[in-house]
Amino acid sequence: MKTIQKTMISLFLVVALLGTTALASAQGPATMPHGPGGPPDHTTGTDGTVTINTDIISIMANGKVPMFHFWYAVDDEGAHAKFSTSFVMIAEYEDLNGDGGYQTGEALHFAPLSAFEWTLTSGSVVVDDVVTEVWLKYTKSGVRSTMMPDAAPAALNGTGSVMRFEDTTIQIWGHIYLEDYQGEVADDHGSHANYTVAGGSELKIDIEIGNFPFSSEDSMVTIQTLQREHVATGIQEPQVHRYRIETREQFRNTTLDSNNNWTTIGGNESRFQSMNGTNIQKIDFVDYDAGIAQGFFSWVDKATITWPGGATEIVDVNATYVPTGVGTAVYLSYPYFDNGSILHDPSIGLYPAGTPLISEPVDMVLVAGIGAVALVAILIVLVRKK
Ligand SMILES: [Ca+2]
Repeated sequence: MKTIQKTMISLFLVVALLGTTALASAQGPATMPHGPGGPPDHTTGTDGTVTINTDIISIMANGKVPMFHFWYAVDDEGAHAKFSTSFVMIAEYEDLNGDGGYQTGEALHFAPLSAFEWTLTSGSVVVDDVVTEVWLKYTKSGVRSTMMPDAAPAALNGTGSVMRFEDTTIQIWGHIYLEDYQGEVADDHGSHANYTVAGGSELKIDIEIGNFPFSSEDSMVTIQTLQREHVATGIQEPQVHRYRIETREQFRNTTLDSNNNWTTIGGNESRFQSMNGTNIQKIDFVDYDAGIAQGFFSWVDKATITWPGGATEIVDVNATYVPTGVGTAVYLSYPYFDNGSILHDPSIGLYPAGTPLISEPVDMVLVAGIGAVALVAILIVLVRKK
């Protein structure tokens, strides 16, 4: 009886020891192959995919439709945390409720962006033999002859008015910088907004739209994005919906799950209330369990219209958002710009502080090794006591 008790206690100690060791390993510092600050690089795959890498972030740009996947560079292929931002729809709408943002019931004409051909190009800026910027650019052309079956769905069903937007020009041009980049939104009357793009961890995106088929001067334009935060590739536990979306707004912080579905026939998009004292508005992707913000989608709340003739004017950008069941739709809204064009700056990126804690295989060997040593030690004690 005494021996059984001793054995039970010993086994308990072994289990406890193994547990403690495993925990210590899991909480250890993330393995950084090299410190931040290295220049970005980029590669183009045989399917046209462009991949950008820095010490902090990996970004994969789809070669056929404007869509970015991004994850931490230390996290192999985004096994622990992976995010995506797609540009899925363009629409003309009339702001019937006067909130300055888009709701589904206000749409006049729309087209899924996957209905068009996109060309993806990339390059880098080199100063004194150092890569200071890597860029990639989606350029829209005509209507696709075959539809993209795997494209993220537009919020509105059906093919919409694809031919109506055939000649609309859209350019989505991403930049990642070696150092922090100071940007400014300015027009003929001066500067209206300043912003900082974080070097090595943020992809600043210029969206430029032109030749838009406005049906009246009262119309507005929206680009629908789809933010997805639960596309991690790991096989441990269900990876879906491990994140929540948080907005930091003027009078409230909103938390929502993107697997909720608020969409209704008339539209249930919430108007994003811009924060005061900043021109950068932001939606964070927060890890559910740890409560740590990892990814974000942000935008400058000003855009630049270039009117026919070349005069420039800064205008406000409003956003609305709604969880759609498969992600969070964020609509960026722009006012009428006639036969001119509009230029706007959203961003995607990662917070370096949210880098997942990834234990290396060597740690597992260590855990097993310490466990084995402990087991042998306890067995020796048991044998001696007999
Ligand atoms: Ca509205």
